[in-house]
Formats: sequence, structure tokens, C-alpha cells
Amino acid sequence: MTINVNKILRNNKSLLLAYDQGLEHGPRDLDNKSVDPKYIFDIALEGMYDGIIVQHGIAEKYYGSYFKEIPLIVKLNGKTSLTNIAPLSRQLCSVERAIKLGASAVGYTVYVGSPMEPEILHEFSKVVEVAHDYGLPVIGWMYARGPTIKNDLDKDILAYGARMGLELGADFLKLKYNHDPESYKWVVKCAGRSRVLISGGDKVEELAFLKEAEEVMKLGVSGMAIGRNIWQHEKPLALTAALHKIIHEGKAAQEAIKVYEDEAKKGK
Ligand code: FBP
Repeated sequence: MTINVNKILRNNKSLLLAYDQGLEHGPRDLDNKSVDPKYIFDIALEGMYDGIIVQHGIAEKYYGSYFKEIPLIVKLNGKTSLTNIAPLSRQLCSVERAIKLGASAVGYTVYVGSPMEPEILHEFSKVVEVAHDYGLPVIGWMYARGPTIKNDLDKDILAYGARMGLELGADFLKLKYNHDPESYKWVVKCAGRSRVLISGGDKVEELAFLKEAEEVMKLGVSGMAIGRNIWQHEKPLALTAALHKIIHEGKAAQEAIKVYEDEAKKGK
């Protein structure tokens, strides 16, 4: 079985732009610019992202103009932040529909430790089976959440999530970073041949963000899948150029910040 992971990799590394927060968090994450999906697709195109992650509805209405120009990753499940039920994100789009929309990969959130875990693992395994039948890679958002999870950044919990993803067949694992490089090496090791992509989180200051990118790349991860830190930034393309330096060219954050400053001066 050949899985076309290279569609969202460049030289074995990947920088993906996530834009499913409108569903997951609601419009509170968005402003007058980022509320328009076209603004995000343009960042992905001009910023030469290795893929853009959206829900099926956004893909259907906006991806047409960018078809084949940016690899599309359709997030198959999702939920809002309005309910207070056990962590569960049901599948809302089939693999077949994602393929019709032009997807190069599909994504699915697994709530590691949720009371609904049996259903989640069952659904995720089906997604992997169907996607792999079509040669489509699967990205598992392995996010620990539920009453037994005291700290979702605990190294053993992160490592468990990474291992679950490997065992269940995910090709990429979108994992949070705990800012502890020593312990994170074990997390990456537990992921085995599933490639680790680091999640972004709330927007932070540029240099801190670039230093984090440099730190994680040294730990053997394959890249980052981020959203708010880019499209909430006033110079998203300048920051993207700096990130490419680190992720695709292996440069240090200090060098990348100069790229950011130069590009920002040009108004990008
Ligand atoms: P950010 O870089 O903006 O954090 O996006 C990454 C992401 O995984 C999104 O794909 C998703 O919408 C969001 O984070 C979910 O975050 P959480 O479940 O932690 O609120």
C-alpha cells in the first residue's frame, strides 16, 4: 500500500496552515481580515505552505480558485466550544467527499483519554483504513482531554498520544509541545515512523515562536501545523518566510528573525 505522504512534504519537512478554529473556537479567534477564508488561502498560496487545513464547507466554497496550487487537507471531524459534553469530535465529512473536494490528506482529532475513547478510536481506525485504501495520508490531532487528564502536556500523556497515533496507522501526528526538549525526545521516539507536526496554540511574540520552531526541529519532528500565530499576525508572510528558513532550511531562529524583519520592512 503506497501512501502519498510527499504531497504535503517538501524535502521531508512540512509547514501547514490550520484554519478550522472558526468551528473549534468560534469567531472570537477571527478579526475583520481573518474572518474571510480567502485571506487565509492567499497567505497559504503566497507563503508557499505545504498544505492548508480546513473543514469541508470552507473547502467547497473557497478551494476551487486554489485547486492544485496549495495541497488541501480536509479536517474530517470537528466540534464547537459551545457544548459541555465529554470530549468527542464526530466525523462530519467522509474520506470520499474529501477526495472529491481535492484533498491531498485528511485530518481527524483523537481525544486521548476521553470517556468516549472507544468510539473515537473505532471511528479514527475506519478513517485510516478508507484513506489508506485511496493512498491518502492521515493526520491525527492527538490531543489529550478528559476527566483523567490532569495535564495535557505531561510527557507521558504526550508520549501515549504519539504511540496511539502510530499504532492506529496515522501518517502524521499533530501534537502539542511541552517546551521540555529532553522529555520530548521520548515523545518523538514513541511516534516511530509516524511523523510529528507541532501545533501552534495562542499567538506569541515572533522571536519566542521562532525559537520554539528551532527547538522542536532539532528534536526530529517533521514540521509544524499552525494557525493563529500566522493569520492573527499583522505580517503573516514575513513570519512565514522566517519559519521556512527554520523548517525547510534548518536555520537558527536568530537568522530567521532577520528574514522576518527584512520581509516585514517590505510590508509583507
Ligand atoms: P492553532 O495553531 O491556532 O493553535 O491551531 C491548531 C489547532 O490544532 C487547530 O487545528 C484547531 O482548531 C485548534 O488548534 C484546536 O485547539 P484546541 O482544541 O486546543 O482548542
